[in-house]
Amino acid sequence: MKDKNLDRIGVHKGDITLMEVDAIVNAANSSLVGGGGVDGAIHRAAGPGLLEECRGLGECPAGEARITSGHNLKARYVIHTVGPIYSNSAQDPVLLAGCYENSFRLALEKEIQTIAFPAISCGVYGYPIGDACKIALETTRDFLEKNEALEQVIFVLFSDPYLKVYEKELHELYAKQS
Ligand code: AR6
Repeated sequence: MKDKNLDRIGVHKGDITLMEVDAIVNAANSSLVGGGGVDGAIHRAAGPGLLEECRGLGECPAGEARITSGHNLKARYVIHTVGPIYSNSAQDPVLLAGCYENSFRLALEKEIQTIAFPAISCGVYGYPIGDACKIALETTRDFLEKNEALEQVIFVLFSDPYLKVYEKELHELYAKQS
């Protein structure tokens, strides 16, 4: 039987800071006070109020997530999560799945209906895109199976090769359940 939950997952190529969704997710570092990559882009687009709010949150360990308002972004919220620095250890997939699960938990608490994720840990933190994509999509599918409230989860990729990895993996998830 076709799993309708997969229809609630989308992939998109572009800049996550422009997404008109309830929440965008930031691939932060544990200090939560900004950095390069998607983190830098989100802080630039959100304006200095985001940094000020983040300063009040303290540290966030890898695998966990925190939520702030979206400030000057179109998104109402930013969920900041800290991916693992890839070390090819058994902890990596556990921590990366935790990023998605804890982001979803916060989304539920705030009654968020649409959320966009970047490819957490797949830039500076060095996580191989194929492995990370499987974890992202499978964790999302499992969450959507149990929770009706979240209407749409969009994965925003910055490059064509990464977009293709996500499209292929999503296609394979559809194929497995038909
Ligand atoms: N929209 C969507 N995706 C983006 C954007 C954007 N505007 N900009 C970059 N990406 P990274 P990490 C992609 O390095 O690996 C920061 O300095 C990028 O191409 O941002 O989790 C933090 O402060 C890549 O595919 O995050 C941490 O110190 C993906 O987003 C550290 O980097 C994630 O790349 C976190 O490293």
